[in-house]
Amino acid sequence: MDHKMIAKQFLITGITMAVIAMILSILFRIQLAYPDKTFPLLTTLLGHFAPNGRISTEFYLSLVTIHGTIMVFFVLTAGLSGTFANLLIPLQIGARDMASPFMNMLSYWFFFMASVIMLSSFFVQSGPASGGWTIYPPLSALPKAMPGSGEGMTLWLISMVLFVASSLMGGINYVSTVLNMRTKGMDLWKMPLTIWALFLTAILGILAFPVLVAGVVLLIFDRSFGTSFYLSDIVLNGVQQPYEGGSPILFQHLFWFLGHPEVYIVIMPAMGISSEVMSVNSRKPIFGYHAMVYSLIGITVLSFIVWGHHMFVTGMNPFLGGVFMITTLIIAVPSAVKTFNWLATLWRGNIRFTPAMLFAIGMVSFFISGGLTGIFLGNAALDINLHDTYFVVAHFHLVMGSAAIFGMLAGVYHWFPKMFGKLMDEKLGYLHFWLTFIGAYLVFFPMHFMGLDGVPRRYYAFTEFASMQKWLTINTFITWAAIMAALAQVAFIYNFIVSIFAGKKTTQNPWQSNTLEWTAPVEHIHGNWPGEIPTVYRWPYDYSKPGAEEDFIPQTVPFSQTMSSNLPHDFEDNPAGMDELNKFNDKLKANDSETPKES
Ligand code: HEM
Ligand SMILES: [Cu+2]
Repeated sequence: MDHKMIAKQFLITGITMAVIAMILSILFRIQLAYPDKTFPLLTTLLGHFAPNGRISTEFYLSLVTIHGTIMVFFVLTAGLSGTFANLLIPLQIGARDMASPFMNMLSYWFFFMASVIMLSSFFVQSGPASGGWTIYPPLSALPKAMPGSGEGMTLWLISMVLFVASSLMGGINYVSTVLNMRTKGMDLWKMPLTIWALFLTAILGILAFPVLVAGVVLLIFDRSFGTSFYLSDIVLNGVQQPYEGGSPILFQHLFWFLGHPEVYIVIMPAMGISSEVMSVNSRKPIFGYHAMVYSLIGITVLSFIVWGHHMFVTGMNPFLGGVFMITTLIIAVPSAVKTFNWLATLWRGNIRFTPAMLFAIGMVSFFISGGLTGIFLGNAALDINLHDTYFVVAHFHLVMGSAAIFGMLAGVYHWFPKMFGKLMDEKLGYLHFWLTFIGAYLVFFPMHFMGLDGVPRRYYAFTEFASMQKWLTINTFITWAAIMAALAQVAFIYNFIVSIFAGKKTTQNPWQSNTLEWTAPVEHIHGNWPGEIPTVYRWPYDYSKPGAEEDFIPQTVPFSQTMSSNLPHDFEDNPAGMDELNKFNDKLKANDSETPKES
């Protein structure tokens, strides 16, 4: 299979998983909004998971767990990187396919199997895994602990091992393709930012995911072979269990050593995509290209030394907490650099508000509003109060639930013509954007206030607590906002499917973009370009260059063809070109003195 086809497979599987995870979230939001009401329809739909018209407490936890797992791993990791790395890496660096097309195909099928296994847990008697997407022991290590600790948890673990295998095969492919298969002239500093982001994301995954697998294997040992890596002094139903000497905190370390890089695995591709979409649609060079790359590199390195900020309340030594606090706050610096550069790119741009552009700007908006609360949470003294409250839920849904999804949607709207040869309907795109944008803020913004008031996350019915009764109205409001945002996705799915079959045919370069993928023919062919692979002469962001005839100059246009717009630094690595530029300028001056001056 060709990389473009595999990209579409990742995208369609990812969208399907996103729809499923969204439906799960609506189910548990109904419980939160109406903790005392019964809905007979739920029993019809869910059977023994919702006896007497109410979702059972165990199933509620399963819903939260599987919702989070699918969204983080299956949609925002595999769906996002899998789609755009596969589609864009060969097309934007000028390669005919991935380094190993076969391993690439395997990576998709492992992802597919992992998805099927994860979903199949809805069909085992005790239901899917519960205990949260972080599956902390002891709930995950003791099969008898609760219904979701049994077969459902086993399936979760198997699914995750396959998922990691898929990510590693994909990641190794992406890294080796970027390093080895760039076309003539495409040096690292001429790569589009999307490629930089996907490349660094792949490196992050290759280094972080194996640690999760190691943690999961030890967990399987604890579950099935009587070891006690994570367990100690456990009493179950009044019976002392034989585990001794282990520590659940060990699992948390292993989990978050993956888990924190994982949140950047999710956001970095969205950052790359948005950078590119914003530059194309502002008709301006991206502001601070080198700073954008260095900040991505900075994030990649730093994200490995901050994991402890998820564990401030585990009783860690306050000195160690202080170390993690400092590293965490330092990671805000490259994040701020990126934000500043996006805003500077927009500044005085000749902006085209395409749906892709709106989603890219939306991504920046959510990244700012979600990132700011990261600075609060990074302070151990504040986090100890806010940990495991709705404040954290608000933080991470803004940064990853919303920003990363918006980046992904920007990519879908922008590269849909490249994938399917058709254009999506813009009006439906606008409808989709505004309802989703407003919906996401209405859902996640109020959660900050619940969290500040100490409302804990993952509770089935906190109206049981008198002090939290007052949040019921807000909860109902949030649920209805979520239903609106979910309905808005119908406009997207409809647009997506109908446009594939009945959309307007696209021209080769519909957005007047500079990057290589738009030099390939609209009809997909094996090997991407019919003849030779194009040679690259310039960086990807020559938009609205002073003196140029058009407001974009594709990467394949040699400087010798655009003399009127060349600048001395265009010839940094080609001194011969400098002579030509001087000659050209001399000729211009000569012409100037020949033409008679007016007045
Ligand atoms: C300025 C950058 C950021 C800082 C300083 C920061 C800080 C934190 C801290 C301290 C926590 C732990 C809160 C707690 O559990 O009590 C946290 C949680 C979280 N953050 Fe961030 N964050 C940042 C950016 C991001 C980004 C970019 C993402 C994702 C794209 C993200 C996703 C998450 C997630 C998923 C959690 C919750 C994990 C869980 O317990 O389920 N964060 N963040
Ligand atoms: Cu973190």
